[in-house]
Amino acid sequence: MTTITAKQASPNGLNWFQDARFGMFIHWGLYSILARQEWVMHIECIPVPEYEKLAAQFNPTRFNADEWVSIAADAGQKYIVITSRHHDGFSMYDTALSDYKVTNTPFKRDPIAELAAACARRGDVKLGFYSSLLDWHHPAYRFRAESGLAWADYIGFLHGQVRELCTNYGEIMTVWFDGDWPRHPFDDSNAYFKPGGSFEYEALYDLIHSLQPHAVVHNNHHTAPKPGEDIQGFEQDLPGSNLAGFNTTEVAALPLEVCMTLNDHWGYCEADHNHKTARHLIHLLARSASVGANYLLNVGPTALGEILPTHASRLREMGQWLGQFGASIYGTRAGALAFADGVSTRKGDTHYLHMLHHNTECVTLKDLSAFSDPAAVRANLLGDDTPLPVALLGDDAPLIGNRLQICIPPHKRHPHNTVVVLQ
Ligand code: FHN
Repeated sequence: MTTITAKQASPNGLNWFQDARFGMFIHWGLYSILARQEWVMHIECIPVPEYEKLAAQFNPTRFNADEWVSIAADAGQKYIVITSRHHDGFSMYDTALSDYKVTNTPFKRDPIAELAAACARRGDVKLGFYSSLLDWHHPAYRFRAESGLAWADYIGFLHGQVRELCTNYGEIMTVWFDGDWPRHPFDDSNAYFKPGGSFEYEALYDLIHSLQPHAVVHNNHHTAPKPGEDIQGFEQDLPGSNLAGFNTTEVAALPLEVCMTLNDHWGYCEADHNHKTARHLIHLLARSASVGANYLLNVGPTALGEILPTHASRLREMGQWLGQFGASIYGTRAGALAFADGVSTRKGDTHYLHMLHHNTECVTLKDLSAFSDPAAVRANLLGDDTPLPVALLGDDAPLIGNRLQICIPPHKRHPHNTVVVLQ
C-alpha cells in the first residue's frame, strides 16, 4: 500500500496562517534560569555536566498557561510558537525520547500540555512548536565518537520528537525548525554545531503534513525555501531588508513571516532593557502586513514563568490599537498603494492606508492603477468611519499628473498609526 504523503499544508491552513498576521514567539528553557539569553551555554562555554545541573533548579512556580494565552489573545496575537527544545537540547515537554526534560525537574509538569489545554479552552489562539535541528547536548549529535551512537540515532530522535509534538497536543498550527544555517563557519569554537549528515527534510516535512494537515512547516535556515516548506521566514528584518546581516535571500512567492525580539534577545536576558516602544512595534506589524508577512513577536519569560511586565504592557498596547484598527491587518494581503510616510494593506478592492507619521496631514497617491475609477474612490477613517474628502488632482500640476489626495484633521489622527480606508 502506498503511503499518501502530503507535500504542503492544506489551503485552509495556509489561508488561516496568512489571515492571522500576528503571533507570539516564546523562548523558554533552562537558560532562563541564568538570565543571560538562550545561547549562554555556548557563549560562556559551559560544559554539558555543568549546564545539566540547571535542570534540578527549574521550578517556574509562577507559570500560568491561561495567563500567557490571555496576554497573547489580548495583544491580538492569533498563535503562539513555543520552544519545545532549543539548541541546549533540553525538552520543555514530556518527551518519551529523552530524560533531559521538564517533567524531570522540580516543576514535574508539562507546560506545553498546559498551554495546549489553555489554547483549546480559549479557542482564539492556536499553538505551534519551535524545534531546534542542532543539539548541544544529545550524544548522537555532539558526542558520536564518545557515545558510539550514529547520526541516524539523532535523526530518529529529531523525527521522533516531531511525531510526538504532532500527535500529543491536539491540532497545531506550525512546526518551526531552526539551526541548519549554512552561514555559520564551522570553526573550533562551534564545530559541535556541524550536523553529522542530512536532516532528511522530505520525510520530516511529510510526517508533519500527514499528521497535521493544516500546520505550516517553517525552517529558519535563511536560504531559499526548500520543497515542503510552506512559508518563508525573515528574522529580525522585514522581507527584502538585511539589517541583521544574514537575510540575503530573495523573497519567495510563499506566505511570509517576520520574527523579531521585543528587546534584543530571544531568551530571557536580565540586562537587556532595550525594549521596543509600542509605536515601533505597531509600525513593524503594519510594515510586515504591507508586504504580505505575519509578525511573530517574541517574549522570553523568566525562570519563574513570568512574561516581563514591560513586554506584557507593550503587547497590551498593540492589542488596544488592533482592537480599533485590526481590520487593516487581519485577513489582509500585501498592499498595492505606495505613498510617503506610510504603508498600505488590502482586502480585495478595499485598501488600508497606514499613516505612520503623526504629523502627516495629507496622503498623496500618485499610482492610481489599483483603482478602476479614481474619481469614484471614497475614503473613511478606520475606527470611527468618519468620511474624508478625496481630491482628484491633476490639472493644477500637469507634469505630475493625476493623483488622489486625502487629508486627515489633526484631532482625528492616532498617535501611532492612523488608518484610512479607501473603497
Ligand atoms: O540561534 C537561534 C536563536 O537562539 C533564536 O532561536 C532565533 C529565533 O529566530 N533563531 C536562531 C538564530 O538565527
